[in-house]
Amino acid sequence: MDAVKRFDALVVGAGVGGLYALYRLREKLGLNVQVLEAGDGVGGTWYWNRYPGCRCDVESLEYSFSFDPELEQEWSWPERYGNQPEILQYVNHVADRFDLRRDIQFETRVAGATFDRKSNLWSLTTEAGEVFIAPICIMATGNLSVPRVPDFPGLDDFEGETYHTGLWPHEGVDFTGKHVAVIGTGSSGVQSIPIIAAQAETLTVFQRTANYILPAENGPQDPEVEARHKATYRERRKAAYDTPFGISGYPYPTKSALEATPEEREALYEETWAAGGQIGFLFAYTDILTNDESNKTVRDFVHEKIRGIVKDGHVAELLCPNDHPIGTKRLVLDTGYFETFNKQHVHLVNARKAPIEALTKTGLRTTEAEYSFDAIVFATGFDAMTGALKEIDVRTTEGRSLTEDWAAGPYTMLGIMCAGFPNMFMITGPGSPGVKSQMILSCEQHVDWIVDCLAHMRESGQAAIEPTEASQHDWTMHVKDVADTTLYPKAASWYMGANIPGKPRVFMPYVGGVNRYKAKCEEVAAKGYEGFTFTAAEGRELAMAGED
Ligand code: N01
Repeated sequence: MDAVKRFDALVVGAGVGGLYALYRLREKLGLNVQVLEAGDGVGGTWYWNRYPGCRCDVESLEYSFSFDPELEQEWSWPERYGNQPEILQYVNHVADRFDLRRDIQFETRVAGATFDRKSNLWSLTTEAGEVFIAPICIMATGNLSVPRVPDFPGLDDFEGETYHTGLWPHEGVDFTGKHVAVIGTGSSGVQSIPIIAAQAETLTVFQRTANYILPAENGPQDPEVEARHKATYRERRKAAYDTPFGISGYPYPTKSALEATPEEREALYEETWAAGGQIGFLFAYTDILTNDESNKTVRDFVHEKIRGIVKDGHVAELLCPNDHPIGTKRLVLDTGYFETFNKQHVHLVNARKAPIEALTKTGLRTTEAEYSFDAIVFATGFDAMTGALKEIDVRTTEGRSLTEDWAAGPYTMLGIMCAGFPNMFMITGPGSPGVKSQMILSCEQHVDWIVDCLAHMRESGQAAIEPTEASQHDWTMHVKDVADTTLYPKAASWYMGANIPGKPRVFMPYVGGVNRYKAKCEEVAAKGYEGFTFTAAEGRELAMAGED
């Protein structure tokens, strides 16, 4: 086994959050940091998700780092929404521009993380048996980073090609002339289906739950829009933090959908549909996400749109979601999704009525029929929010295990720390607004808070910080209480853990809004990290690098 390697701080994951943590820890605190990354490149979600059509559903001018004004000004996004290759190119540019690669060890998957209270050190063990130690451990492991294939009987029997959207081959896949199945109609399925359909001989889509899918209205970046945005970037970034989703440019609505006349609503919804994007509908009225009757006005509008696009009436009805309020599952943005079902060679199978029973040598079997395929694409999602942390055996030498602590659902303080696990910070963990926000903004906000906290510890001679059990309990209950005031819990979503058999049904993100969350984080810090306890250094310094 290699010698133990010592650092001031360890960061797990070289996605957007991990890279920014490395940059800030180095730049603001001068720490010697080591990032450990499973892939052979930076980018996290944008490194792994290379499926055809993969594109961000937040506009590029918003979905980018804000920490460096020069970076903001020098980068140009060719389209309204960045596609995966462009975003990955951007993240690589950031890694190079700020000389981040020298502190990243690639192809290194962390298997275990143990904290020893006596030495005040985290010890991270990799799958290859390497050991890294540091007093600070930052988990930048992502929320949608553990791809999941349902446990279909016969998975290994299928002799054709199989792919998961979240683990797409780097060299791409050519479906020309092939009979292809796509299982799953979340964001990944919806984005890839039109592109796969354009190549494949036949495409059969297995849909268990219809999703609310809105037009992206993607297109080339308007140079005037870009120039205006860049001229006001600082104000826009600041304004974004004052919004629930961390995205600027959407004035907060002032009235309920039920206060508007049907004609007013129709006109606003038409305008919103034509503009494209997901925030417009959520922000059309004050109560779209809290009042089912208001929510239904949007649902009805979207159903009519689907019926207007899809020519086969039976297929159109199947594509109309009917089991959850709009917006309570992640809204999906599409380009040509519904139109794809007007093509003769594209078929839709109702996998709710006839569930997939098993994979076979030549294809798959539902409870109603057998199908033959050359390739099956699993667009079946992720073990979201808790999956990546539970894959690492996080524990303390005192015998506390994070997986055991989270057996009934995640417990966190602010989605940043867990009681009993000192100096382990999560970036956009469960209990934070992360997945319900502009992710890069949330990553930056979390990292800035963590780095300020570490600076405070250094100045005040503290070696360790952890939340109290009471504050963690209160925050976790608050996250639940806030969700209960909304329609979110009505959907069997991955926010609830509902996509994984046996996973506790707990609503995991904080949906009180980025604005309220940031204010709470600032209040906690201003009150001397209220709800957290510190352990005095007493000779154990936070900086460890260079010791024997
Ligand atoms: O995964 P999903 P995803 N038989 O979990 C179906 C982000 N993202 O990769 O709904 C048949 O949403 C499942 O059906 P059901 C974004 O936050 C963003 O698409 O459980 N079907 C569902 O249709 C997104 O929300 C972007 O009934 C089965 C699908 O598989 C998140 O990632 C792009 C099944 C899984 O959908 C996850 O999206 C891509 C079974 N046994 C992703 N098991 C953008 O920025 C599962 N399914 C645009």
